[in-house]
Amino acid sequence: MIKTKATAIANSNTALVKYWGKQDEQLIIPMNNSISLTVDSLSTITTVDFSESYDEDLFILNKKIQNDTPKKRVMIHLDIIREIANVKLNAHIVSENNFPTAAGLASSASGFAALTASACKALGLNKTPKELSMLSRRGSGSSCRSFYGGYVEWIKNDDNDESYAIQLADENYFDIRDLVIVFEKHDRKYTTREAMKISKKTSPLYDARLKIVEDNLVKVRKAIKERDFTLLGQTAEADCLLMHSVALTSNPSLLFWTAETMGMIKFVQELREGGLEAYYTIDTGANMHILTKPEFSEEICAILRKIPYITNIIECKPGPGVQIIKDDLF
Ligand code: 2P0
Repeated sequence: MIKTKATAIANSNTALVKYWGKQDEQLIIPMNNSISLTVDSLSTITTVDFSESYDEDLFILNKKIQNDTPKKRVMIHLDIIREIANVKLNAHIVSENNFPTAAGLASSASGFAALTASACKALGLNKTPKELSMLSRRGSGSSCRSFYGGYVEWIKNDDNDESYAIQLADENYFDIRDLVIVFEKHDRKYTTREAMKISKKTSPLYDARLKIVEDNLVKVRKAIKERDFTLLGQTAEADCLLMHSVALTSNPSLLFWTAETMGMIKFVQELREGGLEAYYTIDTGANMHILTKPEFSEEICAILRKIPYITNIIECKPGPGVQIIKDDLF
């Protein structure tokens, strides 16, 4: 019998120059290139098994059967892969995140990367990382960057067959730390997908941001190449503020921060003033990433552990891209 089961592990990535809006909503082609760091401590393992014996698709995430939107998004993506492989078999998908479920940490990047890699492998589709990256993009844009380790750029381009990620430098080239700071979970009013769409349509700063992003891309590429942490951190922080300025000036205004986030912005500024070089970046939630040099990480973590409103600190290093592994989850 043909083996139609495979398992992949994928790491999440932290955007240093953000993706914020699509030129094609269906194919998920972005408005601008983005650059991210693949991290080693936020990962998803996914096993996919296709079989004639399954009466329907099943998706279990963190030991819970998923229905409605989470299942629908996964199945739409799986249908694209089934069509490419020309199979009609139902699938059982079991997925586990290694980070706390209720932490409000984005899992779509690692989730769709692991799903794409495992499903393609299970169906015998021999795809290159570039092809996998393009395919995964259609499930969730940011997932295309998780196929490579280290520093990665998603090249926007205009065609479905030309929008994919490339590696700028591997995980061993430039060692930094990404301290993921988790606050108590707050419900978001809009999904990231909805929020980007609203921003593109309504923010008066949207077009201005696209021009400034081009400069940020140049600076971050240079910072990576020259292992210039100051330039990397300053640009990532500025790019984060640029994205959030666009979000805040959208209609309705999109505010992802909480009082805790604001407190931490001040805290990172004070760290810098005190000689511990650190910068922050924030995505579509209250949680924060603190970027710092390896030599400052322990001291910063020790201070962070004393802050009562922080529920979790996850210290990440640059990590590898997607890998197929032998240990299936079922
Ligand atoms: C990023 N984000 O570059 C930006 C910054 C969030 C803020 O990519 O609609 O879940 O599935 O393509 O990939 C998160 O967006 O959105 C994201 P879709 P995705 O990391």
